[in-house]
Amino acid sequence: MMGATYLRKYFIMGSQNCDRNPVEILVEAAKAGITAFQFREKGEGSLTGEAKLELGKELREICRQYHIPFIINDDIHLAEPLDVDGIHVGQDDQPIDELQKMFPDKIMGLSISNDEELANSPIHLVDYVGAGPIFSTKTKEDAKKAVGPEWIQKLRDKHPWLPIVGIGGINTSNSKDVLNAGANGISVISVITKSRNIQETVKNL
Ligand code: 3NM
Repeated sequence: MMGATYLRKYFIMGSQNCDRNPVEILVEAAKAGITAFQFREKGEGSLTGEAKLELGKELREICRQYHIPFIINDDIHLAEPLDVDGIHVGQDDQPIDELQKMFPDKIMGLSISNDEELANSPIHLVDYVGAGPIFSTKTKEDAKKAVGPEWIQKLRDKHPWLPIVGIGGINTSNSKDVLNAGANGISVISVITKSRNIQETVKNL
């Protein structure tokens, strides 16, 4: 599979995922070799307003320093103030064709969880697809039912050149199953935020 190497080890995080300073966690993950970062400040305990913007600025700077693409989740209004490299949206967010017009030069990611969503998605307009949840996860409050690596395989069969990143319940033991199913990479939250040795965890993903 060619291209989209930035999807290989895609770390997602918001302060609500962290038991310690998110800035420290991102620095450790960056040093350990993550290839992309998504700021997902969302759900119970997450920051809002000025505090969210301030944390976003700090995390953005770290990504700049380590040459890691900085992608924002849903928060379109932060795209300009944080000078993001990309935007990731779900099926119920602002339509991709509108976002593409607003931000023609940014990476566009879209979550696709099943056949119906796939049929209704303008995948020719996206740079990559997030497929999941592959395994069951407690990190996302409203996560759908786990679809298994088979979903990646199906997407890959239908779209041989589509950049795909698996998400949901991925850890150092099962990441190979996701990659072997045809994903360009894996995206993770808790396996890194809860790791006692981020260097080792990222290496083994
Ligand atoms: N999106 P963890 S699953 C943010 O299925 C997110 O679209 C999902 O966290 C989806 O790596 C998920 O801790 C949570 O399981 C991923």
